[in-house]
Amino acid sequence: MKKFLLLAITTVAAMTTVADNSPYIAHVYDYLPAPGQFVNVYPAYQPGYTKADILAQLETALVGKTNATVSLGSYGGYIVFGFDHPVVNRHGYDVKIYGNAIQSEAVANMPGGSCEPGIIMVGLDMDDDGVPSEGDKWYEIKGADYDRSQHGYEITYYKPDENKVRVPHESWRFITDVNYVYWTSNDQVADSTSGYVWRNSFHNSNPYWPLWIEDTVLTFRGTKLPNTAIDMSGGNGNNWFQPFLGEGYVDNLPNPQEPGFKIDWAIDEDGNPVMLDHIDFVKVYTGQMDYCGWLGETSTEVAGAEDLHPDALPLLVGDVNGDQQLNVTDVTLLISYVLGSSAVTIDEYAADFNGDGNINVTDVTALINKVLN
Ligand SMILES: [Ca+2]
Ligand SMILES: [Ca+2]
Ligand SMILES: [Ca+2]
Ligand SMILES: [Ca+2]
Repeated sequence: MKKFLLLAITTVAAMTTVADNSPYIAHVYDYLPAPGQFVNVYPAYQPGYTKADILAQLETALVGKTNATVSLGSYGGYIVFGFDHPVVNRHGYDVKIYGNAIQSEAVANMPGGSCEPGIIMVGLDMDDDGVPSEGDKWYEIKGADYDRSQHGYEITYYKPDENKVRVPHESWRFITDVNYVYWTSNDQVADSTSGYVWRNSFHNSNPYWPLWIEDTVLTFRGTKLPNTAIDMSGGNGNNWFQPFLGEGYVDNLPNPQEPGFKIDWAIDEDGNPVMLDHIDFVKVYTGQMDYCGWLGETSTEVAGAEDLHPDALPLLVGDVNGDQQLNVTDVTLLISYVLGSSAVTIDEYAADFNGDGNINVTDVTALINKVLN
């Protein structure tokens, strides 16, 4: 009997132990940088590498850590990753993505310095196969600068022939640092809908085109943030200041200041809010198409990511005390709250039983009906 009791206690202890999820990236599913000076460098390409080799290298750099340097290249270049569990929506800051933005010391009292904002998308594994696949759903995280961004932006890059030294489409031109990777776009704001990714004279020894990719044309689509960099050198191009954007981007704020993003900020392609109870995948892509003199093209860096509540359980509507059970305790608490008791603290998201944005007697009635049934 004593032995049995001990066994029972041990079992209960094991059951009440919280899940042991890793807060950090567990899988890198996809990576396609747009042309840029650190493509083939972070991560380092070796002759003969396939995409699988590059993804393996990315996993070595990113899984379980937040101090990597992975460059996404010019506008649109992206990475897709996930965790070892679905990230639940707790209606606060849910996930933090690390970058390498720096506050400038030279420009006093202005939030900015070096930042290269990337746009976040979140994915749902609709077919439940554990990987991003055709038919899975994706939603953009609405950043603070959404309303002054272009939506439905599309850009196409053309691979330069590194040997023939003449640019495609304009064969009278030779490849030089300023005629390097030709691109066309449907930009509604910029002066020109074509141009070149310039080759930075400080980083011109490696090809900018992702060398494990056989495509010679790459097209990227999405939301394009406004260009914000300011040339502080009066046109010399050797002193740039990039003001930080608002919340909801990557590589935008220095890591200690970056709070992360909320799954509640997800929107559909028409810009309407979408309520997701969890996400399975995260995608980040470079959100600006800008060039800053000696710094080169603006290119988002991803250093890692962190689920800010890796062991959290999904929100149970009506569970106002957060013990994962719906019972009379929740009813009592909710009644006290609705009656205005200041001594009661409840999970306000769980309390709004009918999801109308208010917590009132209608929610109490609905919760009572649920508990009694
Ligand atoms: Ca899938
Ligand atoms: Ca950066
Ligand atoms: Ca409860
Ligand atoms: Ca309500």
